[in-house]
Amino acid sequence: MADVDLTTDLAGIELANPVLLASGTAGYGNELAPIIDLPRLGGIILKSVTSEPRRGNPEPRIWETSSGMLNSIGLENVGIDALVDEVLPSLKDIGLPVLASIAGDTVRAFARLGAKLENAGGLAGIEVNVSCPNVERGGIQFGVDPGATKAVVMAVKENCSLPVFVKLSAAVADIARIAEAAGQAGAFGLSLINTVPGLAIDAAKRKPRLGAVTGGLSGPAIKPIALKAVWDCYRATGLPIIGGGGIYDSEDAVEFLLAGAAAVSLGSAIFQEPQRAIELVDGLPDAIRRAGAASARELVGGLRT
Ligand code: RRO
Repeated sequence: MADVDLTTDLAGIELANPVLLASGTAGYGNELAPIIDLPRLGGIILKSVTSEPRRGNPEPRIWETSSGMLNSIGLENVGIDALVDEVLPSLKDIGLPVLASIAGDTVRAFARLGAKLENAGGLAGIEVNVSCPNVERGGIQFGVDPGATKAVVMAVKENCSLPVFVKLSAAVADIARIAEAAGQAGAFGLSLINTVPGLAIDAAKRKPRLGAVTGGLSGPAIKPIALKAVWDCYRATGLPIIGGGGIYDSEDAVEFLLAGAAAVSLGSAIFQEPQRAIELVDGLPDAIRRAGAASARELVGGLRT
């Protein structure tokens, strides 16, 4: 039987296969290198960085619910300067495309972050995170509003020529409108979806399970939400989409391709078992064949309605 073609293309970024590690699951890349064979993946998206290093939210920061993981890391990160000066040079030989991720609390902060990445080298693109649910300023305040999303994307693009993927939240009235705004501002693509805001409670103590009270839910519970967001944004914009939310196996990945994702990102699955990413890549050819195709590209947006 002929080989299945796993290659994919994200607005000109050629990937050997469509499987990426989502921002926040792969740290700054090299942490996972001793555990899994990273070059077998399509790419990685680094943890979002801000203008200054951040210590993140009070612990506990992770809670396992019956249907997925609730996190409130609070954007703990090394800061843009350490990313550019230390992290990116250390990833020179990592052997797969790397996307950085940036998060700012003002439009100007996003602009400056973009400017610092312009000549950093070693990046295939950047994710602009306008949807973190776990910080008081910045994060989702931009991603709930088409005008604010547009302003952020334009500011980054004015300062940085790398392909921009805008990470959106599905916790909005109409994600397609936000995606359209990102597209009008010149985004190359979209990254969908961020975690969904949630709360877990310890009734006996009458206390929240997380130090920051609320968090972002990922895992199986959000897969249908994410699939719908991908489908809505694909039809509204036609932009290349990195789709993710509750992807655990190759069948899940194929569902995202059918909804319109050109690539997929793994989140909670990596926390449970990093090796799952490789198993997913290994299982893709059969899953693609079962969906009646001979290549990943041919499935993109192929949902029959
Ligand atoms: O660091 C976090 O708490 C975090 C971020 Br920046 C994000 O974009 N999404 C998420 O679930 N957690």
